[in-house]
Amino acid sequence: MPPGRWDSPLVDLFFSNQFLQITTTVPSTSVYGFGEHEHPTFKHNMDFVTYGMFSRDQAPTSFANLYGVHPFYMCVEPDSNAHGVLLLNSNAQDVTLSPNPSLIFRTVGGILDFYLFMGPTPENVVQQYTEAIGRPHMPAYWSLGFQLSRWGYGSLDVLKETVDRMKHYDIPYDVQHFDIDYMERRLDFTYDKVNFAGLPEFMKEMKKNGKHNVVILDPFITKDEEPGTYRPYELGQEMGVWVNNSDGVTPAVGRAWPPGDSVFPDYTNPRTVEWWTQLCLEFKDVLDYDGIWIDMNEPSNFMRGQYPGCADNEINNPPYIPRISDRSLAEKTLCPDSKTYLGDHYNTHSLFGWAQTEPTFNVVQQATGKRAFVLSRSTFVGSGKHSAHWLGDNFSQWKDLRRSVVGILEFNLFGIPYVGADICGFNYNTTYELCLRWMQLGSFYPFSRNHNAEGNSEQDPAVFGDAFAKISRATLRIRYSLLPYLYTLFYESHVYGGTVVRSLMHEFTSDQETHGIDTAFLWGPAFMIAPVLEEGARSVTVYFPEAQWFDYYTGLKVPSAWKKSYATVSAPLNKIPLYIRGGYILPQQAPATTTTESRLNPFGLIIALDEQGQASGSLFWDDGDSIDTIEKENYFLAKYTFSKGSLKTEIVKNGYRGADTLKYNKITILGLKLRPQAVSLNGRSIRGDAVSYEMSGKLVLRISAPLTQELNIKFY
Ligand code: MIG
Repeated sequence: MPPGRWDSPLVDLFFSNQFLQITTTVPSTSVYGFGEHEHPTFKHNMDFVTYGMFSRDQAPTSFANLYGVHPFYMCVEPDSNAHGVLLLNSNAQDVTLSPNPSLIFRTVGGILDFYLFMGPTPENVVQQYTEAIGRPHMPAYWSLGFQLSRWGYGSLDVLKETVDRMKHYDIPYDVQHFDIDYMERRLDFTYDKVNFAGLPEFMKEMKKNGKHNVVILDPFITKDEEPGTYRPYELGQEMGVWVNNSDGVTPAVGRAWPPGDSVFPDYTNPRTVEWWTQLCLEFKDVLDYDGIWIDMNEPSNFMRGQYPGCADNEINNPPYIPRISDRSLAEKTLCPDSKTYLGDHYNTHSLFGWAQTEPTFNVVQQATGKRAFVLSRSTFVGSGKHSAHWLGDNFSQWKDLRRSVVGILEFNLFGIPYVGADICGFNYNTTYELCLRWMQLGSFYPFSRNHNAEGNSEQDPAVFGDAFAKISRATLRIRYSLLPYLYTLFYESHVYGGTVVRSLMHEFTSDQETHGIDTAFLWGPAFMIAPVLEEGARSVTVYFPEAQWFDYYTGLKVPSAWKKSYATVSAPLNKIPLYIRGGYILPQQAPATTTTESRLNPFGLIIALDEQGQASGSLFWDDGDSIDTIEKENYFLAKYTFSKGSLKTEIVKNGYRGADTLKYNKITILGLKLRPQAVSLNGRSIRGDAVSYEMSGKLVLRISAPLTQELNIKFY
């Protein structure tokens, strides 16, 4: 590594039992990452800002330490090479970013276990990082569909009304979440047989309609039910699965959602994994879930430490307390001197959610026999291997809409590309315009879910009337039509370890202007989303890096004068600006109300040419929910290349028989310089009425060709 990338004068090194500190200079101020926080910008402000890292049940607030811990950053050097650095440490810690530029790491335990990832491109950095910590899991295809949730439906009847109006407007929608109000008195592994009477049948009916169901489970288990009535507690007690007090014998008792007082499963203990696995398997016979949402796993406790409060000792009160909210390691959680199987809670606190994630992933696979969906609020280094993440209890405010883009870009650096924020905002009542703009942006979150807190006005996309529903439907139909592209990006991320959603900096690293842009983002290298992020705005200012860009809606070339500059583009209420980058081929498929249906529809290709008249891309396809289709080679993979006036497909893998009945019906080419005289498909000329050409250089071919046959299209 050339000198200067990581340069730490030893004079700044502290290495004691409960305080470790090291300072390094960094080669530039283009520094990204560290989490989990609500950062105002993607590229950090380095003006002596300090961020604490310690998992915490905390709604996104500036500078607060939030649900997960990711002591990882990426830096882009002045020569545009990027590198990444991980401090693999689970203790409470903070990092100070100063204008030198330099970084000061401070942690209250463990060792200074640094890993350096050499890049040189940002994508290489993330690939190398996930090679070390675990590649992101391959999500089920259905889980890339739109998802609906809220806390506080209150009853199955209200939920049914919501489902009915979604249907009335035919809004694409694949997944329904069930928050804690489905439970009987907020007890895990139960359901409310009064307000949610008929829930098991309802979930079966949803499945019959091609939809999927996700149920929430909290970690805490009440100890105060009548003896002999609540098996999750009694079995756990028998098996000895709880986090213990400092004596290492008596369970730590706190308070949370369930009635009475609660104990906390210690997921670092193999016995706890057994207990959890058994209960989740049994629960599958009660509610036919497809995925599990694990919440409150920081772990959250509604007290400062457990009963009777934390003892006054050095573990509970370390000499240095990092810059974390409340300046307390016990606030809203357990006392640091509590005992887990892996060690003191002091050391393992931020691993609680991470430790719960893999066992939950495994039991969902076991219970369903299909690819697992697990959504975890608390994450740590490597959580992406088994989990999706949402950005927590955001607010229905424009600021939160804007900052969600930053969070999504960051979690892509952390190896958790399957991420989204609560669309329309969780806390507070949303407004028509905010929610509409959020539906538009959220249609392009990798994890696309509208979720709301108890007591707030309804905010599903069907509740605001015709105009709103129509716009949401149209935007989600764009998402659905591009799901084959998104799914292929997830395949690449799973296999090669990179990002799914990227900043402009990620792709155009040598263009310094891109380093500070976080109002637009890309799906992979090729599809730019430039959302409206401000109230009342009917236009967006978009930066177009050096490339040939096409307007997604019209297929028109973006004027060359806009390249490497900002342009103001129109964005009336019914539109989110979208652009395709020349040089890429995007697979698509006709949309439908669920992915169960859309997966049978005809495919298309959008071929966006660069200035040399070339483009390439690929399509990954499998049955969408079997386990290990890649390892078992039960998939289809095609590579597309367009050059010298002809499109060729190369079928790299043809191992999924379900692809045999699928067809291409539409090829769209953008950026042709001349109208072709004739077009042929696999040697046979295509009739004129199947070809339509616009002066802009856009050509649409209507064809019918099997997906599993190599295409050879020639333009003369
Ligand atoms: O104390 O389950 O972040 O998504 O709706 C709140 C109720 C508990 C916090 C989660 C949120 C969820 C809510 N939960």
